[in-house]
Amino acid sequence: MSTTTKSPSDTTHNRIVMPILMPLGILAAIAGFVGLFAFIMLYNTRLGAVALASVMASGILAAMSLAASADTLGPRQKAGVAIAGLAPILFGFGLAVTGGGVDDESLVNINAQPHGPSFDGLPAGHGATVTAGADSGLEFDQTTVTLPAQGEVGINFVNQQAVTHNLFVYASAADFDANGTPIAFTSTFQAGQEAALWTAAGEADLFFICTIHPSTMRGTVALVEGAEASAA
Ligand SMILES: [Cu+2]
Repeated sequence: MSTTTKSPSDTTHNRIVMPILMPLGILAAIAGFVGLFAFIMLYNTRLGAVALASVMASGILAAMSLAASADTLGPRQKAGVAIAGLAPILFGFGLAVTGGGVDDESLVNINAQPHGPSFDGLPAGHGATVTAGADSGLEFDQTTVTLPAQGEVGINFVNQQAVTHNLFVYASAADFDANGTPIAFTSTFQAGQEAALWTAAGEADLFFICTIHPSTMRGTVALVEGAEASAA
């Protein structure tokens, strides 16, 4: 019967490093990689992002098949695997950091898709546009909306910022404070546009707000008989 003696450092290694630090390290590496990848994809043009994703995928495939094709890898093959896997990512990162040749103005609208209902189908004069401009900070550029008092109406919310906002319409500020039911709302999104649509039935003074930034992003909606939609 034989016994093995473990040195204290071995014990520490087995009890702490392997079960706790290793998974944490792997998680951190995954998080960092995902963040880097998101950064690369968000700050490239749509075409560039697709191209980079394709190149990265082929690079990873090439690296894996190269790694799998040989029982042991020589230094040269190892370098090949590393380059095939890392080069597209580093290249994409460089493109993202430099903006990929895209100016700041259009960078804001990159990958901006319409997020839901638009107010294109509304009768003429029944929809007003409220924006959160690229350089506006945490506020709506228009805080006074006027809409007709009858029929389908809507506020088209254009968010030009890489900050998530939404636009909720309530009967009043007090109704919002009391967790009342919104009359209409958009989803919460960045860089895009979406309309909050509802049916007006009579004159009223309503309230709109971004629920993410309720202290600075709020405005009023006046439903007025015979009015033409406007926002100021
Ligand atoms: Cu907001």
